[in-house]
Amino acid sequence: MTGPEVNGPGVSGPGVPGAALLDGLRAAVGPEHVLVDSDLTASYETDWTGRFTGRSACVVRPGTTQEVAAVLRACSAAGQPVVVQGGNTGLVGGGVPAGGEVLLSLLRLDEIGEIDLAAGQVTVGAGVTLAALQAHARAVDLDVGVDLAARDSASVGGLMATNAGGIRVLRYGSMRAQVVGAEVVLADGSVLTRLAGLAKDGTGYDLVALLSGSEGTLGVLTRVRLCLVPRLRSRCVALLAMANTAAAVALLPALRERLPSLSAAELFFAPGLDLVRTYGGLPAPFADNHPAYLLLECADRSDPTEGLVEAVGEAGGLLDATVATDAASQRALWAYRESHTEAISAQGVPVKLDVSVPTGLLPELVDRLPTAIGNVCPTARTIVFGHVNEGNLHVNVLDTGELAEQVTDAVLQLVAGLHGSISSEHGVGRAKLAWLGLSRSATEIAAMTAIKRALDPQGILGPGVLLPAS
Ligand code: 2HG
Ligand code: ZN
Repeated sequence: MTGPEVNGPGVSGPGVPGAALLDGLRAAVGPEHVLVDSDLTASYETDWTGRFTGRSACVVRPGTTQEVAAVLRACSAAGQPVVVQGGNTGLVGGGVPAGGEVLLSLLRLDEIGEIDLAAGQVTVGAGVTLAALQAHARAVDLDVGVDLAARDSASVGGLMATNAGGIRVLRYGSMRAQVVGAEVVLADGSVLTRLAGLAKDGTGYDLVALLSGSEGTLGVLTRVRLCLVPRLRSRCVALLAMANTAAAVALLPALRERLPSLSAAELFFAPGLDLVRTYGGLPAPFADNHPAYLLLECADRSDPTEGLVEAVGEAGGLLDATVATDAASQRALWAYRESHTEAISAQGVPVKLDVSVPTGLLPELVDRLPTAIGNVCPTARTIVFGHVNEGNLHVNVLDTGELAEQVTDAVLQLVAGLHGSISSEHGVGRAKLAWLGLSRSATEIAAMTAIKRALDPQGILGPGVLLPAS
């Protein structure tokens, strides 16, 4: 197990904001929303995994867009770096300070707008949690296209800023595909508002889409407009036991073709199942242990059970299978998959990697991982799981000691060699910055840097997140 590490090389204690800046921040949001005491700031300054931590100059908690604008005007005038934080569920260190930034917490931007039924859209504050938005949408028989295990804490602004994926990408795409408008405060405090949610709009650059995945480096998202999806109350969940990843991948074409209601296809393996069972005291899903498990969910207006049972019955390569039709047994099957993250963190501070490869190459990636990691860190314990349809694997490595960077490099080089992405759905943050060149060409990085400089010429927003600090 390793202890928390301070972000970035050579970063030391907090920068002390000048009295004039502190006065400006207090005037902007009210003195009670500027936290300087380390007892009060500590919970904001370490990420969920405990891996990334750094002292902030202070934590500022604006309650309106105008207050965010006033904060950024003050920071911009002082050349003060800012890091933006939502629910602090990020896994790449992009929402916690490296040392000395003003930490802008957006959780007070929690207004939920009325649902526009004609358009099937809603505008919400960046600090609204995914779970709160889901409850709001479900009250009128709609739902949110993105779902993930951190739903109770993850905020809509953070989901957009990282272009989050999750368990429904197979059906609805990632966060970028849900977003139809946004309000953003730029580094100089000016407010860019594009919230009409027009389905058709041919007037030039798609600035809203550009902000999806910008990780707080181009502006501060304050409101987001999302398109909603129909609420599908009838669900069926199946857990299939398989010999390996190749067997799971081989099923995908038939599943996609036969099951238009397919809404999740999640993969995990025997070591992960052992861990979550021990952690949560969960019963075994099958009489025997098996190497790999594929969890499928279908969701529809009418009961999708028959179609799923038929498809499972005809599937090749199954070692065992179970189907859950009532909500409690469905939750029990999902718990095997969704408690992976928590069970792993209970073991220590993992190296967390979130990679994707062309889906057909996923079996090769899974097969080659143990050697790639073992070669640089023989003591490592690796737990992998992920979203099989997108070729997205979460590689969690425990017990790496001082070798976290070498392990990261070995895995990301392997992924790059398989034409994959070094970050599939968690973002680049600080954790993956050094490896961005494995997934983006020099020309792309130069274009991204030019956009960053145009919108944030002083480089005060998220320095060292996604792109090197300027
Ligand atoms: C998930 O799919 C999340 O559950 C978290 O993306 C992945 O903990 C992880 O590595
Ligand atoms: Zn995931």
